[in-house]
Amino acid sequence: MFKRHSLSALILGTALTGCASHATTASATPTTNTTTAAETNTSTKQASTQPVEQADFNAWRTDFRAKALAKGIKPAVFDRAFKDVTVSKKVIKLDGNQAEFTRQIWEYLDTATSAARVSTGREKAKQLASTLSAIEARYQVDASVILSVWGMETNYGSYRGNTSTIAGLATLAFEGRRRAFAEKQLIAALSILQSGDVTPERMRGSWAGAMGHTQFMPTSYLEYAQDFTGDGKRDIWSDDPSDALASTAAYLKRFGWQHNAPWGVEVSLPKDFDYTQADQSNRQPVSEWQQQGVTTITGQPLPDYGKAAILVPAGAHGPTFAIFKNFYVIRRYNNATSYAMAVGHLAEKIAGGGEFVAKWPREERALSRSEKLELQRALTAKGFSTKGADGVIGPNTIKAIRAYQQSRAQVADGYASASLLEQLK
Ligand SMILES: [Ca+2]
Repeated sequence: MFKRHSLSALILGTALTGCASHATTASATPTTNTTTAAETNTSTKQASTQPVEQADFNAWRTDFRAKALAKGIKPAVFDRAFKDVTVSKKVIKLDGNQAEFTRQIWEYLDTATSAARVSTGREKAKQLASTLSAIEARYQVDASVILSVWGMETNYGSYRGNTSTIAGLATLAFEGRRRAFAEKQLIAALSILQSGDVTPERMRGSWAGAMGHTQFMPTSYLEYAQDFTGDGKRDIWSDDPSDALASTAAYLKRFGWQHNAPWGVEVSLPKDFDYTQADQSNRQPVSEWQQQGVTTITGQPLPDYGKAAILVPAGAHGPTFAIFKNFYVIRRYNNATSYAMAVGHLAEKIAGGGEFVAKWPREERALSRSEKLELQRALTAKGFSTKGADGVIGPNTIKAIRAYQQSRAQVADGYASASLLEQLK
């Protein structure tokens, strides 16, 4: 039914690094780690062997308790929430993991939009047809996209994470690397407990604080969570996903979702296309792209859903796309290009669409994190500054690659390939 081959960006953000304003990366790392009573007991028993850390944690907690109370959290709510909470070794370990090997965008999309995930999505669409159409009618957000976010975040609720949200965030705050972020989320989590929507025991999710079927962070929950069932509780943790799905719709609507519009279409670019224009931030009227000879992949005129940008996720030798407003709305959910691509593509597959027309350059291998660092350093050494080297291909690195490519009269697609690294060596 839908011939929307949507897509996105420039970057192989396949490590799903961004957790931006909203959910974190539960989809990439199914989190079933728990900070349960068992772990608590263990920690208590080990207290004699690790007295310093526990004392440090207690000191942090005392300090944080004063902050929370100053923000209006009642002492009884705080004390009940923190009863039995200790440092979670698992959370510390997971927070320290930085993937050395990342996947290419097509590998990531293969998994994210697998046949199994598509067919489960279609089953859920049938089972929940009346709820989904009521949500779509109320929020004006396409049901296929709500299903897709649900599929991406927790495989339709099958792994919502079982870490105590308070314990997970308390560990991150105590550890200190992301203290300001974690404390802000903790205050929000305590506010949720204070509102009575959920008990501390049921407030569970990913190790990094994302909760429920569609992995809301506590601050997002406070702003956007919905009581769709009408029982007075915004229950995104229950087996019934209605409140969580409505919450996701409310979130997407808030950031400007365009109902019944694609988030992108697969396009064909003219032979002489200037690839320096293919940048997510370069949004132009569709008429501008049409004038330059951009058509849909089947040669039809580019449809007009407002301003569009051209995205070449695998460089000049892979599928290319015009992306519209909805692409940017999905990035508000999780600020990774790969994530936005996956949500859009899974949604269109659930709605009956197929694979992209153009082929991915599957022979291209992914650069490892250290190779990306090497690439960044080499570019900078040759006078094409990447503004620092962090092993992540972001806008500054892409800009540097383009400048290098232009200086060598190559197609300036900004693609960080293994052959580019070879050239630079
Ligand atoms: Ca409810």
